[in-house]
Amino acid sequence: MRLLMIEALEAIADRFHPRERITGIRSLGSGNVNETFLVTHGGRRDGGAFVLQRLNRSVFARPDLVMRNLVALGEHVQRRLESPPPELDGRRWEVPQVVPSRQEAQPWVEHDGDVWRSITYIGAATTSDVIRDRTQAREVGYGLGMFHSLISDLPADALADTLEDFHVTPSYLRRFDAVLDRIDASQLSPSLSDALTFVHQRRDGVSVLEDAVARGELQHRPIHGDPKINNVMMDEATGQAVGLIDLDTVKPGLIHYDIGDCLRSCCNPVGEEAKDLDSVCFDLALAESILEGYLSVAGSFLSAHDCAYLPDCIRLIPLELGLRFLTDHLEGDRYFRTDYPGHNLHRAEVQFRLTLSIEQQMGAIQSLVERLTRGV
Ligand code: GN1
Ligand code: MG
Repeated sequence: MRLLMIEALEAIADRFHPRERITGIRSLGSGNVNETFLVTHGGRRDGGAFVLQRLNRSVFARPDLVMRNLVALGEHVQRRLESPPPELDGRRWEVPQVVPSRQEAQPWVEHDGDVWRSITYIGAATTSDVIRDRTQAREVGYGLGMFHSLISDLPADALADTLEDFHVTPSYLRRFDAVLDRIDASQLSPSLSDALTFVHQRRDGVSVLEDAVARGELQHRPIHGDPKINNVMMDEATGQAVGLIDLDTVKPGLIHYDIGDCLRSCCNPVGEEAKDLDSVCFDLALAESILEGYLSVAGSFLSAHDCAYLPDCIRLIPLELGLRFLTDHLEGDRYFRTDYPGHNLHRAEVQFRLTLSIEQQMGAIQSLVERLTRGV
């Protein structure tokens, strides 16, 4: 990190923890939207670490509401954990908590027009970008199930809608169409044309979940919004899931968005940044383990309709993410951070390969879901 940046970061960190006790600041995680750092601080008795994060203001227009949701979630789960659900079975479970600023006791501070906040760090736990094996997959599923279970009694209207239309696939398609209208179709590269064709061939299916909401078959509940593999913390010693991090997108939505997002990120063993498109596939055995882990906790609050739409969300969310990456590529990479020109197009292609692999296994996915949810 550049010296100037370290100095600025130290000044911001000082608003949350006395600068003289800070021992280090380093980048944390691989988020595409916010910027995240780990701040360590010394002291024999009070040594520890916290997460310092700059919220992306062009994505989160109302940081106050994002922070209000985070506080509401933290308080609710702490209350629930006072009499832990039986499925927790003596395990450790943690929720990142907001650390208020020292002087103003505010949940965030402003610095040069940016919004910064500080959150507790879950210690002795790690995340990974790709899944290792079925045991880990089961733990990821368990983690998402526990997260959903602990907030299942938090009324959806207790949370603000901080990202309107997040995971509402037809809205992403409308935006894509609007962007395409402004583009000269004769100038497109073969890979871009293929990607556009991929989307056009799948236009009809994109409203499957929203149609189910309109018919009253699915209901909005509190969700995580971004439960990808590297947002599930695993205990370093036991390998057990101990909590979900990255809580900016906690808001009312469909649990199907979360389940689809979790499976799309975990069941592609080469990960969403895979270089070789031919290596991308949907691993059904990993999906089985994730769903088993999920249902072992969350099965009890799923309705027959919830179960019936699981195969649809497994197919839809990777298609949606591909569409989001592709639209951002066409718009000049304004939303997702990129490392090279064409990065978002390549990310879109990875998600489309994954979608294709899911489509090719749709019969098996449906049978799997039916088998696992029988009796739920
Ligand atoms: C973004 O910033 P990050 O990596 O936590 C995005 C998710 C995508 C993800 C794909 C608010 O999350 O929806 O699934 O990239 N978050 C937002 O890697 O749009
Ligand atoms: Mg995120």
